[in-house]
Amino acid sequence: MRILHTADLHLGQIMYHYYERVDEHEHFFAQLKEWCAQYKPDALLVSGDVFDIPQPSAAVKEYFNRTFVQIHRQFPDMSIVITAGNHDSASRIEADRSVWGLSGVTLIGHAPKEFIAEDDCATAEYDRFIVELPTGFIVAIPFMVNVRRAVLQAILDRVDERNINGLPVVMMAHSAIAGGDFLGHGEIGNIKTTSKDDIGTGYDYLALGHIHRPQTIGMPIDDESQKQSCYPSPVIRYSGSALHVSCDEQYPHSVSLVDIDQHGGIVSITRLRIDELRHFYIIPSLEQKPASTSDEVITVLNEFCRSHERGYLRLNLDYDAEKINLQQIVYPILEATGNEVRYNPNVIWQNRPEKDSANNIPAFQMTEIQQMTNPLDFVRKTINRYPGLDPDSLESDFAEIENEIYNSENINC
Ligand SMILES: [Mn+2]
Repeated sequence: MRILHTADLHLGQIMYHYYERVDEHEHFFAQLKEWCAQYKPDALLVSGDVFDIPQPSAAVKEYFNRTFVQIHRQFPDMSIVITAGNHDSASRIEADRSVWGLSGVTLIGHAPKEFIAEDDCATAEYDRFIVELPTGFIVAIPFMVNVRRAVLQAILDRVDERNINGLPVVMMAHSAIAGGDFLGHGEIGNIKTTSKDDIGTGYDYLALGHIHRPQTIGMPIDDESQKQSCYPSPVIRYSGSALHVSCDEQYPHSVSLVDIDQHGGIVSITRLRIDELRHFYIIPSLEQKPASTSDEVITVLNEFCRSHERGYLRLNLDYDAEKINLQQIVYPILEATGNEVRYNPNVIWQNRPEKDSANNIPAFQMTEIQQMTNPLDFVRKTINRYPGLDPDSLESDFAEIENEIYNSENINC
């Protein structure tokens, strides 16, 4: 069985509230199509975060439709399986499921419900997450607020029951698995991790999304000199995102080509390095002296635009430059490039005088908030701003609400 594994497309992302990334996604999909043609995978998997926001614009939806219809038309024998991530609206993805199903593209939005009774109703529910191919099985699990081992194991057991020929089993999930490297995702303490034991057993390859850095859990971070690795089943891997979603993601991104010989056999992973249309730059570089006057800022910007066709720029400035009206200087220079060179307004300030830290509002990176799946993480980090709040009672209130939602979801099947 051969699959092409990608995730975290974040279609419709607008960088710094200003720049659309359609051309960057277009550049990514051109490479993806070439790999589909060259390697002829049995299936293309997208493990969640298809869109950047739950309600993407009509133009972004249209782009998604057009792109995947094209891929399907060009490679009609390749299955396409797409699951919802925490950025996606599960209901909106699910709403399109039946229409996409007509062309053999599987979209899965809603997470599995848990059933106590083992009856036909439960079996039908489990089968909703199983895509059977002539060469193997795909268990397509979208983002789950709470990963529940019992239901995932029941689905994997159902696959086992159907898999009489010992074909490879690939499972998809969208979650932060403990033991991963979360560089670029804010503080590790703010990411709610799931133990790999909670995913269940019975798959040969777990095709993960959510963490943007490509990596195999339990193995050293991808070595760029080594394009291919073989491991005994089971293997757990993040393919990584399609684009650098933030300037913190300076590591190389890739798509994973995965070959599995048989159930319980050998998993071979080939990393297909993605060529990024726009890279992220810091000017002057961190090794150089930060710019401190408007003339210096103008000089480094002009130098960059002369030597680079495009990119995202972040300025490295001395705190002496704080009074400069940067917008007024930067935008006219960059607009002359037709916005091919783009401005990241999160300036790196050097030599900033110390402030009274007790009054400081905790700083959140935008990406950190976007990846937060537990609202309590936000409360914990800001707790000193709400002196009257009792964190323990808040935690139990949250648990109660969560339970109520869970129970109301599981009344009908
Ligand atoms: Mn995600």
